[in-house]
Amino acid sequence: MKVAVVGATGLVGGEILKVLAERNFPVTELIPVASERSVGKQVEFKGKQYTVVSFEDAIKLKPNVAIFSAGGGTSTKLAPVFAEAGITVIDNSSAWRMDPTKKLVVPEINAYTLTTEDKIIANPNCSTIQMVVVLNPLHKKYKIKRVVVSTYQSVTGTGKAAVDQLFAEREGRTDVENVYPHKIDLNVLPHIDVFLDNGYTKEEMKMVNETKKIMMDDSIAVTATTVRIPTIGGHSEAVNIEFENEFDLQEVYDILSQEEGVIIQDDPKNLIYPMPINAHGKDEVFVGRIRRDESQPKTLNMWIVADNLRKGAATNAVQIAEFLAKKGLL
Ligand code: A2P
Ligand code: 11C
Repeated sequence: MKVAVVGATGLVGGEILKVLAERNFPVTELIPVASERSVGKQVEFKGKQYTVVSFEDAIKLKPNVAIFSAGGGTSTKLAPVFAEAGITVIDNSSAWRMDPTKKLVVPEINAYTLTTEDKIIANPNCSTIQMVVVLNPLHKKYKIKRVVVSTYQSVTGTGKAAVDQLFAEREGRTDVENVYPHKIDLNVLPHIDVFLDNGYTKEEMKMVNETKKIMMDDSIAVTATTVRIPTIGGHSEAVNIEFENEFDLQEVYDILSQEEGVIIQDDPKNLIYPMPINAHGKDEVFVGRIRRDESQPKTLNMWIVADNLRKGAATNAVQIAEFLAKKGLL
């Protein structure tokens, strides 16, 4: 497989290179792409150096698949150019997710819907992915009525510049350009992505709308508060789930323990619960603090953590590529 990685010099792009290598994706030729200012720079893949090329040169090399993580503007402009050249695009940005002609894919849930017609495939938002991986098997069993989620999101979700801001603040340096409107170290920002007319942020509405699309059920009510915290290991989420049907707590554990890519870390007596510091660099979604909401019937509380650059972005995108390769769709 010839694989182009568009945004190869970025945080998610770097993670995509690592995940492709770790999972032994059958890469016969790697084509790293970034903005004009990075053309000619080197990136490392499997111990070898590769030169970053322009998107025009990448298209000429005719990759089978291009994994994009270069922001929404770049995807809006370039994904159709790659697709028209017959290259399947897996896009990490929000550009195509809610387009009704494009599929929004979490492999464990809906990859089976993909066909050779799908030339631009959208990868969901990181905070949505880690939540739906856990919600979906429970929805199948008990039918979810409503989800209330509050997030605690890593600065890595914003990109390299945000990590630089955090560490510059921590080290008392003023030599970086701030990407957040306020201090992030020793602070919490109830603000991710832009504010919309309804008072929610775009990140919050991504969690609402993407969940329904991925789980193919518009009846699931979701409300979200998304918050940036000064951590780098991954996103955490406090999730309250109201079901149509009664559940058994032990059965919930059994269902989740059998779910591929989900790891239960739930042993309060021994102070074991998911934390971003442990999820960092891992491909799985970690769930703990699973307990009944005692304030109303048929309702569950849980805490979900995953590395947003892994299952929330790079790993999910590479898993889509793996599915396409396995099914002969590339
Ligand atoms: P570059 O490093 O040349 O700016 P992050 O989100 O971590 O900041 O990374 C964004 C990624 O998207 C980088 O690899 C960046 O490349 C890439 N990128 C930004 N604009 C473009 C563009 N117009 N074409 C291709 N890649 C782009
Ligand atoms: C964040 N979830 O943590 C965002 C990053 O729509 O792909 C991913 C933005 C997106 O800031």
